[in-house]
Amino acid sequence: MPRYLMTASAQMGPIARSETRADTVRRLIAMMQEAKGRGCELVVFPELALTTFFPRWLIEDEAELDSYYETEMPSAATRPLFDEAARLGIGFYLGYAELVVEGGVKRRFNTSIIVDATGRIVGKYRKVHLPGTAEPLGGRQFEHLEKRYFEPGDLGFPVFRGFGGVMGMAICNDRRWPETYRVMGLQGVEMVMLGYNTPFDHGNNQCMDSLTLFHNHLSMQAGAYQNATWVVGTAKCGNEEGSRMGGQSVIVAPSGEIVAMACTVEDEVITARCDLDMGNTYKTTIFDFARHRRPEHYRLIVERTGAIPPSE
Ligand code: CDV
Repeated sequence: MPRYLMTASAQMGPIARSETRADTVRRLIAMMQEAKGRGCELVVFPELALTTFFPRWLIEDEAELDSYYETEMPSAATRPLFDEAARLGIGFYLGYAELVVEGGVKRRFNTSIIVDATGRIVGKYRKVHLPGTAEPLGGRQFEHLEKRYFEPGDLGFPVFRGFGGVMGMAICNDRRWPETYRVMGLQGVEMVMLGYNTPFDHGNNQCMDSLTLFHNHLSMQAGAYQNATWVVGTAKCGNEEGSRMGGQSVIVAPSGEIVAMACTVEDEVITARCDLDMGNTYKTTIFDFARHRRPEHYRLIVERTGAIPPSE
């Protein structure tokens, strides 16, 4: 019996700096309703889905910076999304900026959660791979200051049982790193959900700029195939405050094939019927980790070639 999970990726067009949480939550709810209307049990929203992508600017006023973060989840502003999910009976992945105060110290993370079909948070992840710089580089229209505004996630790459399968999360730049998928692959992940904000601007490297959409798919398709897992990648895209960001949100099968893809750079829902058993074909043959992986040899090879110190 196949384990089908009707899944939606709810891509967002730009969020203006002036847009309120209430405006944004209304957009998310409209897409959630569309996903449910199309038979979905799960909808994946983007990274930092509640505000504009603020790490593109140097923000020195702390109160202004804090205004981009959530100090509780759900909050008064996001509660309607949770209530609507419970009313419809649909789960969701949501990315947001998280601010916690521990021992009087502010800690900031780029975070995502999984919420089940009753509106309950069942998993949390904090972005590990933070691109960009802590200090502004200058000489360019937009900065990328994630290293200034977030600390690396401290929750690892956990997987969660839910939606009839083994679910995992990543956020944007994480999707480019094989370790992201492999750590979850080793835990038997069957679907990795991730959101992204990916500008076409790689700091005057026009060759890399032109490959932005190719690299987006390349990394997710490779991660899916090499770990026999579904990958649902959801963009926030379009021209956001003058910064152009790539769309082409996708649902990728464990074969590495793209089975659904967004064709606009606006709010757009794409869906697929995902058979969570599909990965088993690969997990029991070419990617049977227990039979074919050789971790002890990787260490020997690394030690012999001196690629990293043996103690690491
Ligand atoms: N939000 C991101 O992590 N964006 C990066 C860009 C800056 C390269 C990404 O990997 O898509």
